[in-house]
Amino acid sequence: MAFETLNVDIQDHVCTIKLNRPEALNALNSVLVRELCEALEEADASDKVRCIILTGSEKAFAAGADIKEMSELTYVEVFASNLFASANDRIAAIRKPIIAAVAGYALGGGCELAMLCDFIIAADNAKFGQPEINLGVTAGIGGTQRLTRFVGKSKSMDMNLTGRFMTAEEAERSGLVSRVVPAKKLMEEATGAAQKIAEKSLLTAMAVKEAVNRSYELPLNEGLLFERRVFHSMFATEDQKEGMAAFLEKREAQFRDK
Ligand code: CO8
Repeated sequence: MAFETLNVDIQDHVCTIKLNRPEALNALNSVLVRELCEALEEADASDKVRCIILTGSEKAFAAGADIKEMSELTYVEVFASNLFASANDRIAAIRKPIIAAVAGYALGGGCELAMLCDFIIAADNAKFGQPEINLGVTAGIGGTQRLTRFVGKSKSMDMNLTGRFMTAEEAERSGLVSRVVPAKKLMEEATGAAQKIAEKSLLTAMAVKEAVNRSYELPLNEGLLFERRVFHSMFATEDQKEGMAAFLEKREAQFRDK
């Protein structure tokens, strides 16, 4: 499918979705949000895709929701349309792994979008922030919730109350991002990670994603029970037999997602 605000490229089972509204630092307007949900769902359903990378430009992953588009909305309109709720739910429902490759600004909805992905690889020029308070609003799809789980209450309050930006180095130190790389190496690093994931059993990768995400939702004993059930269920798959046989036979596993 062709998109107005995205470039989508599939190579070696990795689907790279690049946000493409350079004139507005990839601000998330309604067209982009709708197209992004469609592109992610298409990748999730495609046999050609085993891992997804979401990225922006060197200057901006995304500078937040489109302020021009939002500025005149009324309470009744945002409540009635449940603004951004469906995007949150549709992106959170993607079952294949998604890596956010973030360079430049990831602010407001941009930071929240990166946190909706499964992990974040940051360029050394990345800047994360929840500056919504400067616009007279709170964060809307995870900036006060997911960010607090990632970086703790004190830093989340600091980010949300002062609206200051966090550098890539601080974001890595705080647990928001998994790796920081030189900006020029960002896509090489993200693609390398995605290809590694694409080599695994997709069944297992999706099960890992479900189990890790449950750790944010459940108390520890319930999360451990969920993990154990998932772990036990993997023994019903051919990929478990293949993975363990390959180890014992000292060869590469050939997973078939069965
Ligand atoms: N919305 C609309 N346009 C934007 C946005 C935005 N969020 N950010 C930048 N732009 C536009 C600017 O208006 C400007 O356009 P023009 O040239 O036509 O005036 C162009 O992009 C370039 O921006 P700047 O000239 O400002 O570039 P600078 O390098 O000087 O500054 C900044 C870059 C610091 C990123 C600055 O643009 C900025 O502060 N942007 C706003 C950041 C912000 O407040 N983001 C939060 C928005 S609210 C939000 O995200 C609510 C979350 C809802 C969830 C959505 C999930 C899908």
